[in-house]
Amino acid sequence: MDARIMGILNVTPDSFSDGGEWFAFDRAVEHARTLVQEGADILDVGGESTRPRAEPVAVDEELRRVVPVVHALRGAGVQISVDTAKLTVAEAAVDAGATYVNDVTAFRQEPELAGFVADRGCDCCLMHMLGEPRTMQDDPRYDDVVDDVRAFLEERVEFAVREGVREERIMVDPGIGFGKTLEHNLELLRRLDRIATIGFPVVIGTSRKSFLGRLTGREDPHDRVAATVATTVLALERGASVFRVHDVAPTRDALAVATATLRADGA
Ligand code: HH2
Repeated sequence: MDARIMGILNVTPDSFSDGGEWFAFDRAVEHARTLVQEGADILDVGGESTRPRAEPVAVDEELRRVVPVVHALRGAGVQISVDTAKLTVAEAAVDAGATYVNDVTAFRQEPELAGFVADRGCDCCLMHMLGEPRTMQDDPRYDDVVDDVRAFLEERVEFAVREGVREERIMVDPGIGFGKTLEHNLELLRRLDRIATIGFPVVIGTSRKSFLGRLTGREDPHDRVAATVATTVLALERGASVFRVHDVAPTRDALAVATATLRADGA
């Protein structure tokens, strides 16, 4: 699978790196169009922050944030993803034009979501998270983070397939920053090829995350673009194929160069 860019559209007041920036409907749609122009293949529309210690959002509020934006973007020429763990939100977003469900709980919060994804023939991303956003960064522990995450993802793929999701619709994601220390994140990136051996396209989401701030000393997430690009190239080399990022233009350039370099004929 060729590398694809999933541009992040957070329609939230409180996301860790861009909370409030794209919260108003007009701003969100305008930003989405910029991401498409910059080269996004997928737009991931989310109405609930999953940053550490985030409070859950009520379903009505999540619907109000997400659905009008998805509707406005149908026909924008890219695939629309809805970043939600709620069946009700996924149903409304798919009715409005989304064809991809990105569930950071991998169908654990609302298992019925799997059957819905199957029935509607959506693509989906199954992500690893240890615990839940409110508490996930409180002393996370693993036997071997890569083996544990890999086993979890395999189990969630089996669940999704049992619920009727076709294999070619499934992608997996190690969930960088979701119940992981700095060392866990680096280990997952370093050995991402092990996650790729599950045999499903790997989505990777490092964009502007706090471990990059810790490594570079950059406190403002907007200043972590170069750090994000470094992880993108490393992840590509280790088999990732979908890159979930805030900064689409630099990611596209980096992927163009890295892909050409890695390709056998260099073409
Ligand atoms: N990370 C975030 C949200 N959704 N989905 C997948 N598949 N993979 C990720 O790594 C991932 C994700 C968190 O980042 P962001 O959306 O920028 O922040 P917030 O959750 O605060 O809105």
